[in-house]
Amino acid sequence: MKNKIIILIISLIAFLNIFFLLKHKIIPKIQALEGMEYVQGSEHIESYYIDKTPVTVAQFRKFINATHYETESEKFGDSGVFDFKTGEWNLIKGANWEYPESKLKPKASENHPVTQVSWNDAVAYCKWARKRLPTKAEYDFAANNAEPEFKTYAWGENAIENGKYKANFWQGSFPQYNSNEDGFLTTSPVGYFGKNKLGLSDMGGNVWEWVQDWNPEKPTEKLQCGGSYLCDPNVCHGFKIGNISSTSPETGLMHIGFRCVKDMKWLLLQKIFNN
Ligand SMILES: [Ca+2]
Repeated sequence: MKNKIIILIISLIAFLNIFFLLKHKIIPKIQALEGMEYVQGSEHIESYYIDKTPVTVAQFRKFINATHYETESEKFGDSGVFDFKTGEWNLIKGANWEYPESKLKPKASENHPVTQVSWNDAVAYCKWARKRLPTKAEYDFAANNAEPEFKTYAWGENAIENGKYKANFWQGSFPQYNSNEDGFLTTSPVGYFGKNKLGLSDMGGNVWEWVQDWNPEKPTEKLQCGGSYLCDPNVCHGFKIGNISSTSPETGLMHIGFRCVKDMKWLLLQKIFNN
């Protein structure tokens, strides 16, 4: 009996604490879910919200302006840039999220996915947006429209449908020749190639996207999903659902971006206390 009373008192104190924090806006009210889609969970995956598109340069700029955060590329003074002539990756001075190929090349377009962000930078952005990075399982599940039977691609079975490319990837022969039939040698505007059934864009192609998981075969590297504009289906086929790449968490590359997810549980808790 005495134990039950103690547990009851502790529970009451915890409840009052949360109530106080919410009422005094120490824990903020529900953030708008604008730009996100609901993903109904399954036996192994809890329901969550996911960004409809990769985080754009414009969205990332808001984060930088609000926090004065310095990305790892900016701290290092250089970042990974692909040389289309030699087919090699080089560390290029001054390359960063705003100038993905160096300050001598064009500035990143505001409606394109942000790139040259490390895993640590992506985590910092998601925290600021009161979200988090998806797990690989969550990324793949959303790419597959929350359906149990996995398809080849987020949009279906073929990379070209009715004569139109369904994603931004590499046509030709990597790394020597890109025929550029889809119209983009590097990033494309988010959503340009349409949506999957869930309403999500760029879940395959355009940029690789950081997820939470470490690579089980390379324990110092974090995984990316979704493939990029550099993926030639004959070489890497990264835009196929389930395929991965990985690099160390401080690495920035001109073909890696990210999107965030938001947990249902946290949303429900906030909703209860704010209504
Ligand atoms: Ca392309």
